[in-house]
Amino acid sequence: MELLEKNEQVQTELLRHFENKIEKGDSIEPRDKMPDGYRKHLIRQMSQHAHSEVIGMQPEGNWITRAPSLRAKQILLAKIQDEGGHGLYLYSAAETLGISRDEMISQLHSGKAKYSNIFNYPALTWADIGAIGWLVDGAAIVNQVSLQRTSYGPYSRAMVRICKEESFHQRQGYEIMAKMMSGTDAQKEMAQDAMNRWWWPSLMMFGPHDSESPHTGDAVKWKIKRHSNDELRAKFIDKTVQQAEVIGLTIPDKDLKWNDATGHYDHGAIDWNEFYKVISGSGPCNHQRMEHHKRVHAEGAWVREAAEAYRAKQEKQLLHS
Ligand code: BYC
Repeated sequence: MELLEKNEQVQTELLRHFENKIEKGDSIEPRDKMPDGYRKHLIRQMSQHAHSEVIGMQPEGNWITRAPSLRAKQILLAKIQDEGGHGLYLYSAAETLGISRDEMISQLHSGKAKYSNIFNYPALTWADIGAIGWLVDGAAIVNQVSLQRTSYGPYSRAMVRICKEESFHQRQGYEIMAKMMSGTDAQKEMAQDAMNRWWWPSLMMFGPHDSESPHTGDAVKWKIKRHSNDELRAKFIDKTVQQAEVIGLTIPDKDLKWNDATGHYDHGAIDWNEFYKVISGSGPCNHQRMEHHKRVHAEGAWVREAAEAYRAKQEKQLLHS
């Protein structure tokens, strides 16, 4: 009995330590005691973030062989490789919470774990590659800059590195759009068409409005989120409207209007029916994205087996040395 009470006291003390750290804004590290809800919340968000990075390689990968110049091809290859790297940092950071990479992948394949809505749309033209870099990476940066101050140490440190690379990605996308907007009428039309198709799904990347966001309460309490979905969406719109104006692109929203009182743009209604349809598996490319991932994952089994055999051999050698 005494032992039980003592154990309870220790647990309470450790949890108080966690709450104090959160209160002070110190980072939580893998060995720290943390509430089960905090751990689960992070596993959900970080694994989904990692899946998004990796699935996000598909729409762009489709254009490597069709890039319009050697320079464009090199830049696109480097960018896509970066996205794979981001996925790996994030899987590693999530593993520190006690989930294995295999479990995360099987949750992705079973549909239990989501990935960003945005990667379920097709990249139809070269201008889409510009729009992905400019709008999709642009939206991702706004979200990830805020996550640099998230309370979980490994996640926050991964974000610092990822943000540096994302800003290069955003600029390469903007450069493609700017170049097309200074080209022929057909190129300008192509750029505007890409803008029209990617604008609204990019706004959806920030998630549902705060009033409809079930995870925001805990995320703010635990300082996982430092800004809400709507705050970050507003930040993204404010900076992107100006960038569009500079190169002559029109934002496809007739209700977009500067609001002096809020200091932000007001925007038209987002089609949340489309968002929920896409994130629950019925977007234009969901099936294609998952089938591709499953096939390539299965084809890569021999690499994982070889790495495992090498690790076991090294361990054996170490034991006998
Ligand atoms: N897509 O309560 P909420 C990149 C789900 S990749 C799909 O607001 P939360 C790149 C949400 O998961 C970078 N699902 O949730 C790569 C939840 O469902 P579950 C991607 C979404 O977590 C390659 C439900 O809706 N960035 O840059 O508080 C090439 C309710 O939402 C989405 C990240 O992953 C969505 N957009 O807030 C180019 C950022 N939004 O889990 C570029 C990390 C919401 O209960 N994630 N849902 O089944 C986050 O910051 C947060 O998870 C979110 C959502 C702001 C996205």
